[in-house]
Amino acid sequence: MGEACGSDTVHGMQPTSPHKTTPNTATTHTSESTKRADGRGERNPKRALITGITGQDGQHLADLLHRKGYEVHGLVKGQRNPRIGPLLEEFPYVHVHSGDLADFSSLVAAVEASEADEVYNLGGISYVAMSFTQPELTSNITGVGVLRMLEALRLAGKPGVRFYQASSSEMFGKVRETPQNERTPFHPRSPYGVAKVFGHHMTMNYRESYGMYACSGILFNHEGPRRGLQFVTRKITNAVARISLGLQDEVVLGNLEAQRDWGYAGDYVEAMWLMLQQERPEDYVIATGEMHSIRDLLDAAFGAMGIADWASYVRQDQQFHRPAEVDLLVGDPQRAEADLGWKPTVTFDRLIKMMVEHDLAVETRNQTTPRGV
Ligand code: G4F
Repeated sequence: MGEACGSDTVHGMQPTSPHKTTPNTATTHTSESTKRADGRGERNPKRALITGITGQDGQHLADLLHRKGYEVHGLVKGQRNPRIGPLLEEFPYVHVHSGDLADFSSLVAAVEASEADEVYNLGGISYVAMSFTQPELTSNITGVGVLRMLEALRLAGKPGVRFYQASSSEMFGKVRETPQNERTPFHPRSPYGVAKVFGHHMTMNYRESYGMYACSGILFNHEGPRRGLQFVTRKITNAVARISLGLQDEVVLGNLEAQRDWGYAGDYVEAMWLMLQQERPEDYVIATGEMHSIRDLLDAAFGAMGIADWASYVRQDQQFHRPAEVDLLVGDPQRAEADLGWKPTVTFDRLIKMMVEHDLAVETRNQTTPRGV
């Protein structure tokens, strides 16, 4: 579902305060003597602010940046947001700031309080189907939210902060060429895709107008065990696990002919980080270059449980079809390979097997663990 950031104060803290006390070293402002040749502060630890930190990519990125020695800050929406507890349980080092991509002043406050060197804007409504039922909300958070964050950086006087925008292959929509690369024209087919195009162009505009280090990763579908259950990969791997345990009879899906370029989310956050370490800000397509249909996905997921003929377990229903569909997406990651040295490391079959095995373990544990334990 959406990973939008909300507006209220986290229970028991001020909206602008980091969740935890920040160590002395990190609160010290960068001195001239520690500046790099490009004028960028070489602070140790470097600080990153992540919007959408409770989502799949936010979690992978928090983990990656922490391993790289960053002080990690996250913008989290809502009073008593139920995702904060699990987030801090798994990532106790994260400094949580209460804020919302719909609320400009909370973004300024988070940028100032975190003193971020790098901002990763991953927040927003991320479920394409939902954008058809809530197009205005999607435009406001996923689209205008990008502008608010860019303006927050500009008006807070932080021109040196590096900004990453999570653009999406959904922007290609009704594709003009295959595979899609950084020069392929956009033709979005959902309110989500339209909002992402807005954010993408705003990021370019701030780079060109104000000389900001602002860039976008045009990420194709990326999945893993942290994926929400509403997305088709995880919906299928979870259903396969449950079917094999006798907990579910079938999985009900929409368009089985759709084709996507599915990679592993853990690989894709590495590309985000690499984009912010370059000399010049550029936009990159991040993809595997391989396309698979939903039918291939079903083969791989049921195959991981030794079931070759899945037809009797799968039913199609109109409710999961979209008013306008993106039929085939496949990216050309050559530029990212050449400039960033980035390559995907997890194959499609391995990814789906990893997800099925994870779901099998979770569902088995849920069955054997008494409620409340
Ligand atoms: O898993 P999906 O919902 O992902 P979708 O729409 O491609 O979007 C994801 O990837 C984008 C990158 O290109 C991101 F920008 C976006 O935020 C999100 O992460 O659907 C994939 C395909 C679609 O064609 C959909 O119609 O699967 C088809 N599908 C068929 N049956 C289904 C279902 N999708 C879902 N969610 N549920 C179904 O039952």
